[in-house]
Amino acid sequence: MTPPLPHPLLEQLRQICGPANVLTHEDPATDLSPWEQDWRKRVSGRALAVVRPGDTAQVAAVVKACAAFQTPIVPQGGNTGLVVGGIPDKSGQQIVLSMTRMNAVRAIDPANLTITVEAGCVLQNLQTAAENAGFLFPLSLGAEGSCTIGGNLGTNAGGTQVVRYGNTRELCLGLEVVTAQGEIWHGLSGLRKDNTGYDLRNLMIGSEGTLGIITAATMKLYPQPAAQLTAWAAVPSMEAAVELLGLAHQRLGPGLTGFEVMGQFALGLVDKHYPHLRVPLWQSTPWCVLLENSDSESEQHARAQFEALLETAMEQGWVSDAVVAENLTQAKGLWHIRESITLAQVQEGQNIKHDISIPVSRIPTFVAETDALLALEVPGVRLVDFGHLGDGNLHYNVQAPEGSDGKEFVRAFEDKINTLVFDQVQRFGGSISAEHGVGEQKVNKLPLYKDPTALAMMRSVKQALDPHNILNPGRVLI
Ligand code: FAD
Ligand code: 2HG
Ligand code: ZN
Repeated sequence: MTPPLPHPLLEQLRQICGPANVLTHEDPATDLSPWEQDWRKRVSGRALAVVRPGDTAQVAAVVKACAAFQTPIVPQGGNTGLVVGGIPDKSGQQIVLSMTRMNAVRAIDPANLTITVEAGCVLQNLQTAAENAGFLFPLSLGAEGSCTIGGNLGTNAGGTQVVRYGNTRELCLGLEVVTAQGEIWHGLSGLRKDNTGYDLRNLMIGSEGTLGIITAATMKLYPQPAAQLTAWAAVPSMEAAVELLGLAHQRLGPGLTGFEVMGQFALGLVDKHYPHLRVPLWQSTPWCVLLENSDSESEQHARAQFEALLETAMEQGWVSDAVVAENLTQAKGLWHIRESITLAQVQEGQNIKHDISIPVSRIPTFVAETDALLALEVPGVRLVDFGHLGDGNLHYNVQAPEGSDGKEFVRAFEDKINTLVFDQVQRFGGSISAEHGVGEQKVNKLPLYKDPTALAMMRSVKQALDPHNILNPGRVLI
């Protein structure tokens, strides 16, 4: 058999990044599926090549070469995204630009409270680098062992500390970006104030790789708290959970660094699939809440505050039972239970995910009404409700009725259920994506729910920055 003709673009990419960093299907021994399949294993694409640049100049050269061949580029970090935004389509004509070799911590500026890292730095490594320097980098999410800061910025990830520290956007002070033309924007400012025109940094953040490729970022650091306490409370209703949130804000102020809600069925799944995790209190209550109090004074102070808060909440009937972690190991165990819901759902079978946000005050009515509508639409449907109640962000996930096939359920009902849930979200003044983004998964739905003027402005921005639609086409906007 004659070998295939050399592909001129691939030849150039090999020259730029080195042959070992351009992976293709030409080599039958190379398995590209880790880059081609999405985390939920629901969608698989086929890449022309997976390209792994080692520095910003290489990224710029790769983009220039791809632009010359009009070859689309899909930026990818840890590939933990949940909306099919970081994998290639099925054409075999797209390049996956894997950023994971660019993972260095470039600098820490203790007085400025900033850290500058390359985009492929795994979130957990960034947290550790901050900790080793005596600081806190507060972004925290279940995928932190493999997601990258570039992906976090690309999706403007949320996670469990947003109630105090904000989304990834609020944690970022500067970016280095390669444009669709292969130019480098040197925007790694550590400035907290800069009013010199349009905010390009915030335009890039959350653009899901469609406007530019983030190669490095300057992120905010915070002092480490003197104590961090975690409590797990059984609450009798979503209304009670919202009341508890109000009380926690009032009593703990900026000490309130986490406020997560978890429905009984979601916790039941964790108990079923990971019984060794020993989920507390879930059997006798419809909802549990996980609260975190970070205190700058002392553990004693934090514990006293927490106990007083829970006592008042119990008097008010907002909490029926509670445990406060005795030590860090117990606290980590409670957080681990919370972070295991996604994996327990995977074990249970395919499901329909929603990462919606609603004003906190309206969540109880939203949940009651939407639960009832869904039960009418698909009798026996099981709701995996959990999420970041402190941010008004629910993972309002829908699992197939007991005993039915998850794959078949998703095929038959996904569109109907999405429409039902998104219509409700719109009625309640919410957003159809609070944290995971649009990707390919919601690209058809976005025009139905986004303000048309906003959508038109988004299209103009895309057209101006990426007129040939080289960067992650088919994601966010079509
Ligand atoms: P990828 O999946 O590789 O990419 C995501 C998007 O960003 C794609 O559109 C991609 O093109 C783009 N992108 C990646 N790198 C760059 C770059 N350098 N420049 C420009 N664009 C880029 N998300 C939350 O918000 N909150 C959570 O609590 C949360 N928990 C999760 C828990 C689990 C178990 C899992 C699997 C996912 C969770 N996620 C959560 C979703 C996911 O982890 C985040 O979206 C994360 O930010 C993605 O990072 P990544 O490096 O894996 O990005
Ligand atoms: C979380 O908050 C993530 O754990 C994932 O955003 C949510 O699995 C999900 O639906
Ligand atoms: Zn989440």
